[in-house]
Amino acid sequence: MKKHMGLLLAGCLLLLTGSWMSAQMAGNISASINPGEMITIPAGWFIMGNDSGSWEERPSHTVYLPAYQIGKYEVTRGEYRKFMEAGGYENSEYWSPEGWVWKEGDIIVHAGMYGAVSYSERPDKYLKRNAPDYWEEEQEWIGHGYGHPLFVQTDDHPVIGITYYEAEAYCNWAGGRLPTEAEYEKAARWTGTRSNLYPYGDTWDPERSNNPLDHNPAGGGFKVNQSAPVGSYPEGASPYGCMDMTGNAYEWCAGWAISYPGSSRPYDHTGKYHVVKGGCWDDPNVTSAFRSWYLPPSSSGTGPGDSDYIGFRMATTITEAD
Ligand SMILES: [Ca+2]
Ligand SMILES: [Ca+2]
Repeated sequence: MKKHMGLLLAGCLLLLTGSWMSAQMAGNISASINPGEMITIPAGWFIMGNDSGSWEERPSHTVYLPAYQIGKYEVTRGEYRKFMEAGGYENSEYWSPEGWVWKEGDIIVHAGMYGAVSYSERPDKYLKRNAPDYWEEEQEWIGHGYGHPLFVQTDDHPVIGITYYEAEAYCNWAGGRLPTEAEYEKAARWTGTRSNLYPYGDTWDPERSNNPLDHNPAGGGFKVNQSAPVGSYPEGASPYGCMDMTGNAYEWCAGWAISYPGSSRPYDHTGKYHVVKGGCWDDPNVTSAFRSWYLPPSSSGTGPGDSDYIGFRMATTITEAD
């Protein structure tokens, strides 16, 4: 018991020291960011979809979800680097069988939304894959709009150029999983009584996310294609406090693209396309109900040489023991 008291005291001291340090660091945005921080979303119903959106966002409907946790931020390059350094690309146990076949292969899949796809051979195919495409800290790339000075990525930027397979392998290594589309959407827009159209409300505000039309220098400034360090747009937080759920990187969701019950154009892309949510630095005005689909091995936006928009955040299941 005494030993426990000692541990408790040591724990309190650590907590006090921690909060003192946080106070000292206030004002420095990046110091207040804790990559990997998880937010608990309580069990309950929420309203998914948008009756004013495109046909595939309709009809809106209620979905019940058990409690879960979801990343406050997109997974950063710094976090992903730890997976790489821990041998993530050499250990098949983190990968799905299809993911491992892709990882060992030579083909780059350039896939746009809704199935547009082309293939090319990896220029360095004599080496095994050991990093995502577009991993270098500085990139020269084109994108489909606006300016593109050299694209710069630090360890605080979201990891991008990530296939579904890589996102899945990272989560397996880190002890989590990808969120389902419903989990993503609830964390992005549910207030507890209704669903916002955007994480922060119903009216589009370009300054509350990293999109082409915001002026925040963290995202490169007005009409510049550039990702931003995670959490650079705190005014755009969702009601649960999740950051960058519209804008910055698009994000993979677990599960397959399937139409909502009562859809006017039913589809079931099980085994083919996964849903990607949330808009990116190169797309203005993307709502939290917006759905796009990509092939699992695609890490590319719209074709060879084009920008690459997809990252992810992690979720975890809350078990009774928690
Ligand atoms: Ca921007
Ligand atoms: Ca995002």
